[in-house]
Amino acid sequence: MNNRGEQVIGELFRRINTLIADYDLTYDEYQVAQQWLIDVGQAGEWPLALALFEHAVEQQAHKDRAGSQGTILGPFYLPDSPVLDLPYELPHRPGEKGDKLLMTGRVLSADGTPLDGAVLDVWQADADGLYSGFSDLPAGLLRGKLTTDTQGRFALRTIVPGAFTIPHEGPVGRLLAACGWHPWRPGHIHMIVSADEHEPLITQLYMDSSDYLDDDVASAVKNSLIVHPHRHGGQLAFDYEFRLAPLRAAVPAG
Ligand code: MBD
Ligand code: FE
Repeated sequence: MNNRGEQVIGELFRRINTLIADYDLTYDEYQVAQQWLIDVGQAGEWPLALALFEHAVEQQAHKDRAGSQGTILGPFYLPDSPVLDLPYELPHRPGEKGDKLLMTGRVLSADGTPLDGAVLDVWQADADGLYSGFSDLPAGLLRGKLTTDTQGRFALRTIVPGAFTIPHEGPVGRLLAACGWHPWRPGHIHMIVSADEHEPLITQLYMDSSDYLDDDVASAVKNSLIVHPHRHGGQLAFDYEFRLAPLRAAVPAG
């Protein structure tokens, strides 16, 4: 392993050893921790567990980036979302539960230049907080890719996502409950916005009507990501502008 890897792993081990000593951890506690780590693996919950720390990496990685703030990817992204046709609407079941939602917006470069042909790769939970590909929902439900027009504009119909809860009965949920912490995330829509010559923007938009905005279990809410949909006929609608950072010029080799 390279030197940085050795330094970080070495420090991690030192911190664990110090923690054990500082708290006088007992054999019973050690065995509980060991069993929990094994249970997380057996339940397939490592992606979920690690998503609770992704915010720290994301904030660090993007602290000096131009353009819109983003947030974490989370554990439920799938790369092969359906490519949608105009007029854009996320695939859903007949009579899909949840308020109808129209999301409109633009994709711009950080300096305000509209980006023609930018791609939004969108995914969200249904009104019950379930994601397709990770539940019994049909494959590809509430997932889709769409493209901006010559002025960088897009419009997408969907439904208001429900709040998400980490499964209460799984090892991660049991740990949170044992600590007295709730397992919820506010309702949100995920997207990766990408365009030629720009850094992809991984982000989530949060409905202002959702609970847990101030208390997201994944610590991934930022004020600039909260949208304020208004009633517009029989549906809710909001508009959002994404500004992408230009790719940093490659450092010439040699
Ligand atoms: C989610 O839906 C999510 O987006 C994250 C980051 C963690 C858990 C569930
Ligand atoms: Fe999510």
